[in-house]
Amino acid sequence: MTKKRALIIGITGQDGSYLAEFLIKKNYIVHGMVRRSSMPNTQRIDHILSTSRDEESSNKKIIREYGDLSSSENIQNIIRRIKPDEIYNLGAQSHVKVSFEIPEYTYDIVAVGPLRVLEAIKNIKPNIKYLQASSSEMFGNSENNIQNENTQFNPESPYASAKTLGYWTTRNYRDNFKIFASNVIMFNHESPRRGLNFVTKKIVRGLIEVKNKKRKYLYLGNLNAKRDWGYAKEYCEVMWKMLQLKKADDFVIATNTHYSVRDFVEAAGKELNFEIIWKGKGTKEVGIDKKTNKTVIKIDPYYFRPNDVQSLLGDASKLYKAIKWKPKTSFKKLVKIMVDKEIELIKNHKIY
Ligand code: NAP
Ligand code: F7E
Repeated sequence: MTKKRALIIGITGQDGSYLAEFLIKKNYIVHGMVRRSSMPNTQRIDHILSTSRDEESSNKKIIREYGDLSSSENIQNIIRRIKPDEIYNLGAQSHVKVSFEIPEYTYDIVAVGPLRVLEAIKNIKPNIKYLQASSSEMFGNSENNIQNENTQFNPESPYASAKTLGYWTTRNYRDNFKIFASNVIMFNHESPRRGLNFVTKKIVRGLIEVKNKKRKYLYLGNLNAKRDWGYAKEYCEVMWKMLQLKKADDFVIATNTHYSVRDFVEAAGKELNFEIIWKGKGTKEVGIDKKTNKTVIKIDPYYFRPNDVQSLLGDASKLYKAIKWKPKTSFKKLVKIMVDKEIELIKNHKIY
């Protein structure tokens, strides 16, 4: 049987690395778009990165395709050459706060990027199946306490607005040109491979460093924001399952539970034998370890956003029904997975 061929855009990121591992196990030939950088950016995939460009000799390994979502020509050349069966577009400037500082770049990659890929699919090989990584940030501060595929979007950051454009472009290419193009509307999902400047990884690493006396305090921003936090590894399997459905469609993926940043600090603290209690208000609030009476958390207004989404909680019942999938990893377990792995990474002087 001929092997299926996938192109993962964003393969060096958290999700791209898990998806690549999953597709390789499924016997796919996996090509991954990697940006040229002056420092290594392939830490998450080095264990499965081929040294060859040849599909035959790259058995069970990723073939690196240098590229960037900012270049139509580059995207077209890659698609024309490898003719994938499936494209997973996970590439993005994915940091919400950073998007306020580089809005134009964020729009170019996150909004126009998907358009560039979909145009290339339409013109080169219209039977390629396309998956767009959409985001719960598109719901913004919603009037609905729980959000699903029918909830109105209310994007409130350059990142969220750009993702909303990517979402609609995907739908347009499905409706107008009959391309198999689906949106996976993902609520926050985390793992030991999460980028260091996202709050969960930052909390886990920061608290371990406080424990190891490498630093005195961990500085955070809005402690009261609530997020629906799932496990990234599980969400990547869903991406593949969505492209195996008979029809392209849009699905929310979430756990239907949510916790605050404050809850995450307390849970990670507990795994590390801290008992964190809170004193003070606003920017003067601190988190104190009750056992030692030492302050471990402080607030730095630098981490506040011009506008923050206060609460996200996903209803993924449409997905549960379509592919019989339910999240397996609880919030508590996710925190433990992240803390245990981070201790190991720090011992080995690694980030990921
Ligand atoms: P991530 O760790 O930040 O990875 C983003 C990936 O995109 C990296 O491989 C990055 O490459 C690549 N990239 C950045 N700019 C690019 C460009 N100009 N051209 C091509 N590739 C570029 O993000 P993630 O957490 O894995 O998320 C995957 C996707 O899901 C993203 O689109 C994100 O916006 C979306 N999403 C994530 C979540 C979540 O909670 N994780 C929730 C909803 C939606 P470098 O390694 O070189 O930077
Ligand atoms: O922030 C608050 C912050 O940056 C979560 C991306 O994957 O999920 C992610 O976006 C919350 C926010 O993720 C700090 O204000 C407090 O309320 O980890 P985050 P995010 O903004 O929710 C969505 C679904 C995506 O699509 C995105 O790509 O935590 N917070 N203190 C902080 N956040 C950060 N980063 N750093 C802090 O010190």
